[in-house]
Amino acid sequence: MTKSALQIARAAYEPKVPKTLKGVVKIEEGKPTESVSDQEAVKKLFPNTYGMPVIQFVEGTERKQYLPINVGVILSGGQAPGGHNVIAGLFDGIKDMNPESRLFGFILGPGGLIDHKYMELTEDIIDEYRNTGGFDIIGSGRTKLETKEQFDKGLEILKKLGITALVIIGGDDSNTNACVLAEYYAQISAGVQVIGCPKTIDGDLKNDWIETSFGFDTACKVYSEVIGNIQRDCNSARKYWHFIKLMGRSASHIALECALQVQPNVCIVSEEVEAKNQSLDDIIQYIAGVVAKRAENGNNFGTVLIPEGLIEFVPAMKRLITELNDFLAEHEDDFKAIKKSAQRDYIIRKISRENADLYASLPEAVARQLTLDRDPHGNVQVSLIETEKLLAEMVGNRLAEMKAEGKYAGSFATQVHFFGYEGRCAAPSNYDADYCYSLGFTAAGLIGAGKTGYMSSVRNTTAPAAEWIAGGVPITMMMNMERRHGELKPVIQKALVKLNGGPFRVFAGQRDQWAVNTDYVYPGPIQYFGPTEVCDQPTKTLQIEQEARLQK
Ligand code: FBP
Repeated sequence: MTKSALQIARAAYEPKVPKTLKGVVKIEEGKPTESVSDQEAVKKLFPNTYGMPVIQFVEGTERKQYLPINVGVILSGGQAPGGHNVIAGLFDGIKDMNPESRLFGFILGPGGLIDHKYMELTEDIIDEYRNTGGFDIIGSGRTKLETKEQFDKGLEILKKLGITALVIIGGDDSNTNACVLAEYYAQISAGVQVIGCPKTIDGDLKNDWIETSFGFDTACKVYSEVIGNIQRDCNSARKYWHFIKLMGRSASHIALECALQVQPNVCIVSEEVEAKNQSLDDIIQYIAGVVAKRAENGNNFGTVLIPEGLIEFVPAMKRLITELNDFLAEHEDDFKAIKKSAQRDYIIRKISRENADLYASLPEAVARQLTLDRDPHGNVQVSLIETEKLLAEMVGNRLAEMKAEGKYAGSFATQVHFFGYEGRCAAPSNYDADYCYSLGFTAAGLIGAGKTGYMSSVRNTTAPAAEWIAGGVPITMMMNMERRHGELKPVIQKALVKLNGGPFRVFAGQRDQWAVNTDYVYPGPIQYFGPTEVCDQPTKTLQIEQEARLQK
């Protein structure tokens, strides 16, 4: 396989790890823990894995002897930079405990466990993937591991391969399911430990014990580089407004982090839209206002960042989508029988007045997307809605009205972009390479300590890596009860952007200035080699949050 010069140099990179993971290690256990809320309900559902202490690895004096162990690993959900290093860290960790230990990867996500598709990950394979982006070493998938049948089917192959510990690398849902699996295997004395690792570029799996999910750092840096390049272009040509949608299925962490890195003219934060009960019209008016203000200063150009999940956070849009889901589920045949050109009017006549008005105001293409693209559960696939085009078009319409009223005299030409896949498999930044390797090595330590139902945790990560704190957090500790598909379920609390949190407050304190001025920052590409202040900086989000944590 031909490799780039950077790939070759990067293969030799040795991730920096916490001092305590390097030498002789012992574990220190804290006090019994409680779930973040709904304690009684969560405790009842997890009698074997509830209340366990938080664990920290500290320097020990006596090296423990370990028997060889067979471990399985699964990559679950969307790709995130650094996944290969989690696996490399896990591999090195179990080999460090006993060189006879073996690692098996399940192919294409949790489905591989159920369908018994696996491969052994040997030294030469692992070496090919150290410090690389992507999940292609074993592939990933979105099959949910949640039924007893699946757990039993998985156990068959685990038993056959002599695997006594399984590491699941995934987001909040996958780690919730890892915990349910840990509980089930403990309950039936299956002899299999289950450990989770926090992954997702979306950055919404974090709490007091998990500072960030891996991949967020690299993905945001890739997007910020490209947005910075666009900003430099737009500040040079001075003729376009760029509407840029950024991945993040639900939470706006990515858009917010990129805003902190590049200082755009506008960044919409979905959580704020919801909290302030803003309508689509309010958002359009806000952006059009910024465009008009900049035009007064002769600046007919700018950048607008839009989080992928925005539509579902606009309360009125949410109501419209819910009614459309229900209505189309019930009247699908009637709807399909109508000529395409008449479908829009049909919907407008049939749904409630409030929702019909909003639907009628949407550009043709978006209105069509809302009625056509549906997932297997009958829901509109909101991620396919081209919000960047929607906003660009509607802002254009509003500016035309303002022009007619004599309130705007500029010119408005747009370019639209969507950045997501460009960053999900990038070569991990030093932060992610180090963090992921440490998470994997820590997972091996948790297995060695006989733990199950824990998430690998590496903290204090804004300090130099040597000072990072490695350990494990009981997954039940992060849980609460939430209604899912009409049923109350125990789930890890998703971390949305907090409007009273540091990152949002820093942004909100400066956005009015960024809107009018051209205060762009051009972060440039991720640097893998060079001075630490250029290569090892964590995200602004993490730096701000950590500062607040340290002040507590
Ligand atoms: P995970 O939460 O599984 O890590 O996925 C994150 C993500 O990249 C989202 O930002 C995005 O909405 C989604 O995956 C897209 O996934 P897919 O490519 O499977 O449609």
